[in-house]
Amino acid sequence: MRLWVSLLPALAAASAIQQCRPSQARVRKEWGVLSTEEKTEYLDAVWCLRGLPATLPNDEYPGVRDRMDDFVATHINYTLNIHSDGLLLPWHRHFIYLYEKALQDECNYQGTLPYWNWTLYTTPTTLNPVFDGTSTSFSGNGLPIDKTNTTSLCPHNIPCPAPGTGGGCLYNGPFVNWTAHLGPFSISQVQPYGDLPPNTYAYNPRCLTRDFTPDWLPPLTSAANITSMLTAPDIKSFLTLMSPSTLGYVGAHEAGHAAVGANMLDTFASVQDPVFFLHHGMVDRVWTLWQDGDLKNRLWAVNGTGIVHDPPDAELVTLDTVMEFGVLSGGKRVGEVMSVVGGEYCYRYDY
Ligand SMILES: *[C@@H]1O[C@H](CO)[C@@H](O)[C@H](O)[C@H]1NC(C)=O
Ligand SMILES: *[C@@H]1O[C@H](CO)[C@@H](O)[C@H](O)[C@H]1NC(C)=O
Ligand SMILES: *[C@@H]1O[C@H](CO)[C@@H](O)[C@H](O)[C@H]1NC(C)=O
Ligand SMILES: *[C@@H]1O[C@H](CO)[C@@H](O)[C@H](O)[C@H]1NC(C)=O
Ligand SMILES: *[C@@H]1O[C@H](CO)[C@@H](O)[C@H](O)[C@H]1NC(C)=O
Ligand SMILES: *[C@@H]1O[C@H](CO)[C@@H](O)[C@H](O)[C@H]1NC(C)=O
Ligand SMILES: [Cu+2]
Repeated sequence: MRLWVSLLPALAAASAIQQCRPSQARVRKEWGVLSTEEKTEYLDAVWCLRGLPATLPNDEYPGVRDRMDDFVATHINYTLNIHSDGLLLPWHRHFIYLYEKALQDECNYQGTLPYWNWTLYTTPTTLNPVFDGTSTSFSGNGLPIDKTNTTSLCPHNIPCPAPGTGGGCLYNGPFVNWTAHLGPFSISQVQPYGDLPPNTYAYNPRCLTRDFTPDWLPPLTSAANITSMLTAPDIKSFLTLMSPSTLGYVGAHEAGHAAVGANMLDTFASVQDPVFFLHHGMVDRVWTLWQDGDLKNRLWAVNGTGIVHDPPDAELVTLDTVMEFGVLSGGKRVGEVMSVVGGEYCYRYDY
């Protein structure tokens, strides 16, 4: 399982074939600027993916019920290699690209993957077009639940926010009847060199939950925080703000997951919330903007390992490290995903 991060004979790192002219790059836009028609097309495509048959075999993966679940299961499978480490950015870049491509190729979606600009909306409330609960949103909060016995995740580097305001099932908007099929998994199962949880792919149908905890956002995803990220001198400092590998610390990436809460806080299975892809669109956007700020020094910059939380003895990620995507795509060298206008990619963000 761990051998998947292997080295292939070095292909020249900087040889991304430049077939993409800037004028041809497809533009990924913020959710709030999309027209009602564009939003509806995107939401319909997400439901379309849900309605398509899975590629993964149901006898081996009982919880995988449809094409959406192929993405969920693949992310679960590689969770312990692609978080809080050197593969977070490159692996998720390709993962959300594959999802965008599936919406386009398999569901006739004409648009691009939107993103959620954290700093435009410091609270996931009714004022936020991503979460306002209308028919052109991703639904709103989960129903409030009794939290007497829940302990909130509180890392060392920021004050522990107030408890979330939901925690139960979604009750409005387009995803009110969306179901989660896999998990849930516990944060304690996210261990360097750990095994995947028992019955990893068991079928456990239930409602999609959220637990809005907006206090996570301003300390980590404010406009000032984005500026700090964009001016980070090297990839190590960038990752410290976006997604530090040190256990117990959180960055902007974790803050977005925690602000939506509940299922989105499930490191393995957060993909089950369709808003996962808008959140990771923003992660990818900020990384892209950082790279664009100094292409010479930043385009090919990697730091960290292919094991969650970067244990000291783990192998360092290089541009030749091969990332796997199960049934979604063939393996990709990290070097193949560094440029959004090279290799297979030809996209950019609106600004
Ligand atoms: C994101 O939000 C911030 C804060 O409002 C704003 O300064 C920035 O221009 C926004 N970016 C986009 C692309 O909307
Ligand atoms: C909280 O835990 C205590 C002790 O385990 C239990 O007696 C109580 O019923 C629980 N309360 C709720 C609301 O779950
Ligand atoms: C969700 O399911 C309930 C019960 O089957 C149904 O009444 C309701 O119309 C559904 N809502 C949506 C938005 O599909
Ligand atoms: C994020 O920005 C806030 C101000 O908006 C600041 O207080 C905080 O220290 C920043 N956090 C980081 C990790 O840069
Ligand atoms: C990652 O960054 C640290 C600190 O800057 C550095 O010591 C280490 O060599 C870097 N690793 C890689 C693979 O670039
Ligand atoms: C999980 O990863 C292993 C090793 O790469 C691979 O053989 C298997 O097909 C993967 N399963 C899924 C669901 O991605
Ligand atoms: Cu992830």
